[in-house]
Amino acid sequence: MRQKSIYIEVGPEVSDAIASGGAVVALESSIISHGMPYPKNLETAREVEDVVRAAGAVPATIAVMNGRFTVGLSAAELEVLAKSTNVLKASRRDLGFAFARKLTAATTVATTMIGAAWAGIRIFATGGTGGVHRGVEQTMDVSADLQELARTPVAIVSAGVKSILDIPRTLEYLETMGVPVLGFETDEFPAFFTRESGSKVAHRVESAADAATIMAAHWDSGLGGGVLLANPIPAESAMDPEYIEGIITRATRDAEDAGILGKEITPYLLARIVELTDGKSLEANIALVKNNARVAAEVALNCPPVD
Ligand code: PSU
Ligand code: MN
Repeated sequence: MRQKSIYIEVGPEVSDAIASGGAVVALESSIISHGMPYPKNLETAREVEDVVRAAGAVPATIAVMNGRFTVGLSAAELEVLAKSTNVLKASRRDLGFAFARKLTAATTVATTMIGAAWAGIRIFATGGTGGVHRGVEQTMDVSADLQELARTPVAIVSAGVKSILDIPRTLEYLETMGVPVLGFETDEFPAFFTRESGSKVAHRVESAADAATIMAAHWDSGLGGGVLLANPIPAESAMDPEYIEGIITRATRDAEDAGILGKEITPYLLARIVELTDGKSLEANIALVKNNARVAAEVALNCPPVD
């Protein structure tokens, strides 16, 4: 019989951890293939896995390899993804195509959530999620990540979203879709490179255990869908708000002038911001991803296993 299981492969370490009720943290691959330049992307992917391990959890980096979700990439697979320059960026709409054609694709937040949920993993760490784009009135560009948060029961630890996006509208969308947005030791929704955005989270949590309790209540009660745990960048790595806003405005204008549209917009902006800051934004990005991985591992250690 044809079934979902032919489209997923869970690595041995991850599979053992899940079977024994251990803590597992999912990690995405689009950040490796489309979010950071080589070789920093590979270095970061390895370091983030190390952070998860040091905190006592098992990392599960997810991608589509040769037409199957692979949950828990090997070191060699990680390297392939980090070095390839033309890997498909797979969102929900691309999965069937990638499976059927036996393609290798990097997974966004949306598709990493799907792979994690299929494998039975509840916690996922990344840098920033997608959201409602600036100028949405003209483009209708709303990341599929938000829709996925509304439907798939995985909690994402992110440093909020970059202000390449329209943050107030992103939060309105999440509210409409019934997605809990929790602030980790903060009332403010963070803006990725900065600890503050001017927008508030729905609820503040005081610790990883506190966050895990709320997630468990959300899922056990059958409410369904995901949870966004917003974890601000560590103060020592945060960037100057006016400086980075100027860079983002310029990068957004450059994208418009270059006629970049659709799925290319986010990778274009991420790369342009690294260029315009002479790599300073990349250092901040790496610091916040590691910080999210650590918090995600702590949450995973406090989360009851999936039934
Ligand atoms: N934002 C970041 N870094 C990233 C991404 C977003 O700060 O790497 C990536 C994630 O994989 C996210 C995707 O899921 O971009 C969103 O793309 P889009 O805006 O096309 O939905
Ligand atoms: Mn989009």
